[in-house]
Amino acid sequence: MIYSDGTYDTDTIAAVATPPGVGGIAVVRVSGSHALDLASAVFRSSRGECVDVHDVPTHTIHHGQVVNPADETPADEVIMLVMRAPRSYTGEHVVEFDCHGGPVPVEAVLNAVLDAGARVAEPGEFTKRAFLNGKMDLSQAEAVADVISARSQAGARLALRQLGGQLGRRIRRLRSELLDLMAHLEVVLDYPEMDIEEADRRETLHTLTDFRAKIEELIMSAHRTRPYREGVKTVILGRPNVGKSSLLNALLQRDRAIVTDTPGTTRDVLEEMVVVQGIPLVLVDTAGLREGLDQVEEMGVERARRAARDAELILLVFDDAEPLQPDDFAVMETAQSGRSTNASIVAVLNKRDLDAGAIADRDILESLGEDVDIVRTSALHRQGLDELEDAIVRRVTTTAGGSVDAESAIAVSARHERSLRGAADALEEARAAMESGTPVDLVGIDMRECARALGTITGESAADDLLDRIFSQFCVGK
Ligand SMILES: Nc1nc2c(ncn2[C@@H]2O[C@H](COP(=O)(O)OP(=O)(O)OP(=O)(O)O)[C@@H](O)[C@H]2O)c(=O)[nH]1
Ligand SMILES: [Mg+2]
Repeated sequence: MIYSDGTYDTDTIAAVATPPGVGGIAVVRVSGSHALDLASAVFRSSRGECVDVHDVPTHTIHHGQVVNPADETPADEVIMLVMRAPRSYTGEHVVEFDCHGGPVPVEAVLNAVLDAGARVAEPGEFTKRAFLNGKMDLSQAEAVADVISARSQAGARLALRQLGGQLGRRIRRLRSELLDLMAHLEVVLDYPEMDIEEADRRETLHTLTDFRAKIEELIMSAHRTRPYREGVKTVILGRPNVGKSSLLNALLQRDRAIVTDTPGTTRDVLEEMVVVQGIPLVLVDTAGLREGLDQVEEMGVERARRAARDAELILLVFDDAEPLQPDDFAVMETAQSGRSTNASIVAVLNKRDLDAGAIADRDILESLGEDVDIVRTSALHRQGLDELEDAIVRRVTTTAGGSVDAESAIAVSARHERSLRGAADALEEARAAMESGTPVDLVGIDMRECARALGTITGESAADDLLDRIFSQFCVGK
């Protein structure tokens, strides 16, 4: 807003909330203490009249147009939505303009709003304001970004539950119980020379152990839900011509990769996403591993090795119509030695339609160890894919510590997991100190640290730089 003395108000922000490009409609969103003044400056009714948006009832929509306030040139025909504080996303006055979804009208509407005195919003600034105004806790604000970036329905459901505040509620309850316990010990914390009774000490010990178990449970939940939230990097590896690209196509259910009967068809790595039983797999097809014949193929092989190092799951493909060959053993060696420690392997014996059965399970198990699933498929005829998907999900969820029910599991992000770890460690210190008879005021320091760590999840004790870091990862307009 530009005041009569020429000063600007930097408090009211605006941004395009819809993605760039062409669409049916686009949304320009305005939030701040002067959003209503600003809307009055740019909005004209269908009859071309000025409207004082302060007089408009909250939560109503209005048809009209946005004009540039300087010279009344029309920007676009719009629908205006008015949501007055505090009943809005940010908790401030919010006005949204639905305009035509093309880059030119969108820019015109945004410019009109900016000319009227709004400032361009920073990434995540609307959500940050919602957090600062107490509309949601930090874990809920983060869930907004998770819902947007979810790659499967199961992942989205987990994020939605977090958006509903489930994790925040649990953490707040734990934190307030901890603070209660500290209050109970307060006399001692204030007068250290008075240490507590033995019975009290034992009971506190018991409570701390119980807290710790609850936090560990949430950490487990973080592990279990990770594949659903973040996806699983999966690499398809094998010697040339065994059907790796065919398998990729079969899992994707479309012809994405080139398939020919010439060994060495795939030369570069190729990445695609497929959702298997709610788990997003980032599937990487690679060049067949063999001693390179030419430079390009050799580079492809090198990339395949690198992909195997980064993978969380390796699909090792073999041609079941031929006995294992030296290249197959080399591939198994690469997968075994080159994979990261917690990556798991599923062996895929392909071309089962040829009915050759040239490879026995024990040939594979002898090289890869017992801890490998073996599945027989025909990528060409799309057979055995259900078994393969089951094996993949079994592997991935076992590595993650068990399967989840997306309807009841609590999504815990990597950041929350770190905070929980910090809280659990502090609790363990407190418990050990309590057990060894350390004066209670010293134990209190660890308990305070635990409360602080828990508070960084909900934002009750989050430093500004942490907030900046979290919200800067959002898209503009959210
Ligand atoms: N009979 C049969 N043939 C298959 C099957 N899967 C793949 N093939 C054939 O095997 C040949 C090689 O398939 P690709 O998918 O290109 O094999 P690849 O492992 O990607 O090979 P490179 O990219 O050269 O490493 C093609 O002729 C496929 O049609 C299968 O399940 N059964
Ligand atoms: Mg290929």
